[in-house]
Amino acid sequence: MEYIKITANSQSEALQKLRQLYGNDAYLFEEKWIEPDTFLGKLFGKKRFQITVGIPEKKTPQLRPQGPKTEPLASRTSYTKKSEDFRKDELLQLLEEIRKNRLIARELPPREDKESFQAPLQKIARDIEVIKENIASRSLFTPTDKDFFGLREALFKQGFSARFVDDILSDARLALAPQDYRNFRRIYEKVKVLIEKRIRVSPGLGEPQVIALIGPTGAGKTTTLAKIAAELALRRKRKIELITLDNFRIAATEQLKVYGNIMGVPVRICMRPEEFRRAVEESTAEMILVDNTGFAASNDRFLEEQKAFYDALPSRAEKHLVLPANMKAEEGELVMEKFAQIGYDKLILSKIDESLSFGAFIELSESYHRPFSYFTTGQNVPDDIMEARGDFLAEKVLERYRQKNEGETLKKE
Ligand SMILES: Nc1nc2c(ncn2[C@@H]2O[C@H](COP(=O)(O)OP(=O)(O)O)[C@@H](O)[C@H]2O)c(=O)[nH]1
Ligand SMILES: [Mg+2]
Repeated sequence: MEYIKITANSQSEALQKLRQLYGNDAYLFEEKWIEPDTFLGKLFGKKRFQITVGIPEKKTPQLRPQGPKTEPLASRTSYTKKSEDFRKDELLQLLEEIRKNRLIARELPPREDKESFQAPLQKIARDIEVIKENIASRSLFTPTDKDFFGLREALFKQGFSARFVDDILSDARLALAPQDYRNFRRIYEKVKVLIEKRIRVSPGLGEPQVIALIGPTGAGKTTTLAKIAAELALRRKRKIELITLDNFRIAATEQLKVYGNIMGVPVRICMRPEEFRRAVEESTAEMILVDNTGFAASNDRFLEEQKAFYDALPSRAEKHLVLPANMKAEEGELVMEKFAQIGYDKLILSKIDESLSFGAFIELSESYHRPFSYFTTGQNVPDDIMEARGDFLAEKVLERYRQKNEGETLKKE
């Protein structure tokens, strides 16, 4: 008995080859899938089917026109068809195929070219992986209320514009890893930083000798001025002086005088620009803090006269516009526009303790390019004031959102 192996792409193909070469005289010993042996096969990872057959002596390949003498294969393989007469044209066809395959094999790149052949394929495979990842991360998250624990709604309640809210949401989406999209703590921390970045601050006072607080009546100018004066005079031991501008002879200057007396700081009242200029020139104080008795922002004459006071000064005064945080957004914007006639450098956001929403002021500060210098947080002089800090206001913005979701998370646990 002679043993030979026949390899083909499938079991049926291998058996067909066997039948064509040896008719039904062969005994099947073994059949199995094997690793590819050709270069092309390896490249595409295609397995081959191999059968080992025993051929009785003198039955080596030959064209056998006669029918089978034995039928050993029928019982062990799917090759159960009744044997058919060998057909010469089939064999010729097979030989022709083998010949063609040899030609193809000869035309293949030589072995050392394998690398250059595989490198682009590997690159394509890597590109597909990247594309798949991108698609996956995009479809995982579209910023809906549900995904960010109601962040969109919370920001709208803060008085932010749709554009601001969209900016924050898409920045948050980029800043967060997809697995954090449902992690409230991570969202809160990231969003807080994103909002903080949008809050313009220039804490405290600048260098000029004359610092003035301007703004509508009731905004908190006098109270805030007293708080700042206390910090400078009592804590920092600076030599300061207070001036109130009272061009309309309202004489509502008692309040500041009382504070001045308590702190041992001189208080002057100026009724005309000229008087103000002289007071500043004659002053020996390191710093002069200026308050004014005033009118509503809609009073244009008042604004013009205020401007005249500052125009009379030989050097520039630094002006802080006091905006109460409990003011409506449109009113806040009107105040900012009106007081632009006088001009101001920074914003003091007062009465933060009396407001629940801060979005409009953050955006106004940003779009008018006027940073916050101070925040005031209550009526107590001198304690309820702080130099402006982005993280503080960002926390104020997100305070209720945080509390609500922390509560929800606790309930779930
Ligand atoms: N709740 C609260 N009230 C404040 C704050 N700042 C000032 N006020 C109050 O607002 C009112 C008007 O303040 P005032 O300083 O007289 O405002 P002005 O007219 O701008 O000088 C007073 O009753 C102050 O006590 C603050 O930060 N929080
Ligand atoms: Mg006042």
